[in-house]
Amino acid sequence: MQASSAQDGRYSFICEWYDNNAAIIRRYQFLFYPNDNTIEMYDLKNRRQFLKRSQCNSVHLKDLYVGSIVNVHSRQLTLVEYADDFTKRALTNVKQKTLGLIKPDAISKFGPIIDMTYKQGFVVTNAKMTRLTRGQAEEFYREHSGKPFYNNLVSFMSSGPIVAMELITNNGIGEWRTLLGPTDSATARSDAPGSIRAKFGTDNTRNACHGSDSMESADREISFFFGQPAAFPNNASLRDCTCCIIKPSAIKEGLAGQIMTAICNEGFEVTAMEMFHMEKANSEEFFEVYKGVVTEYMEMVDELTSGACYVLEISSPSGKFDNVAKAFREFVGPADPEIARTLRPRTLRARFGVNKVNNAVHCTDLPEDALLETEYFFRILSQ
Ligand code: IDP
Ligand code: MG
Repeated sequence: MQASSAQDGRYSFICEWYDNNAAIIRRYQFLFYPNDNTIEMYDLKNRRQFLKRSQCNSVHLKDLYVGSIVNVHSRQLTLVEYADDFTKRALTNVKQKTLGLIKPDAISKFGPIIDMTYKQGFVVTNAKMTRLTRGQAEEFYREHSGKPFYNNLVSFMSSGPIVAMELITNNGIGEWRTLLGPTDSATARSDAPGSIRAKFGTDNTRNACHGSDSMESADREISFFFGQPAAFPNNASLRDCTCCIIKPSAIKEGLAGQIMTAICNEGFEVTAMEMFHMEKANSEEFFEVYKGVVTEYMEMVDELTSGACYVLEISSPSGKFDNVAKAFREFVGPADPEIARTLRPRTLRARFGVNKVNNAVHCTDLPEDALLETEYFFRILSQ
């Protein structure tokens, strides 16, 4: 059919696209040329070119791994397998998935920790704030059962919220453990002062984060948390709350951790958080109220499906804000970041937004919709 991958250094995958209109899954060969960041697609069923080789700025080499969801001209494609040996050899074992956990002692530091994660070059492909029951903590750490610290460890791990994250990068398992530092937080402070455990850990047990130690554990631990979503409900309280979405474009800019940190520093409390991969139909439904009102409606819909987003339940259990939806709306600032920079420079959109569509975050506009929007994600879409 076409020139071979080894000749021109291109990567080849089989991808699937769910065609909503026809309600069927379509399969394509997906080719990525790293030299000029172009892609090309072949329809496998009809054996013909589907997309002429063309520039695609939404796909990068770091997005290419089996299981990745990429966005091509507003279509969400899932890369389901390698289509040739060159690609397989070049990418398996190089791209490694690992499981990262933010433990209960460091939950208030999730913003800075997630920021360090992105700065280290990781892509976060799944994330959920949840809790471990005692039984789940026992099961997760069963390799340590019988050790003197086991009981303490299990009590600690089930004592409060955690964030489970599926992370991926080149040599991800080792990279994440290096970023964590030594198990004992005190040793981390002396031997690896820039590490996560040095900065955020407390002692030998309460050491801020977990990381898988091998490919086998990574597989087991990722399916432990993300293979049975119902076992790990989100933490949403769905009371006196509002909804914040950290948009795909801001995540791609590496800003997610900084935005989370800014929200917490302002005194808002993040009582639930989960990563979602929005499909077009859901995105349209969610932004329905803006249809015919905001000229950028279609672009907003496309932006929200262009990659993963984080959804946060924002509330104020400590009572700092009487009307959290209104206060958060003010903190987010005007929809247009240019206007925000002039009029409200301290707001999130002034600090992190680019333009009206890539404006870093969505927040509920009308206080009376706040609960509905929060429920849309944490009750309807969350599994
Ligand atoms: P790791 O988390 O660095 O992989 P492991 O040896 O797998 O370390 O231990 C799992 C967890 O058990 C540690 O992260 C820490 O919370 C706790 N732990 C490990 N060793 C000790 C110890 O000697 N005393 C107290 N707690 C420990
Ligand atoms: Mg371990």
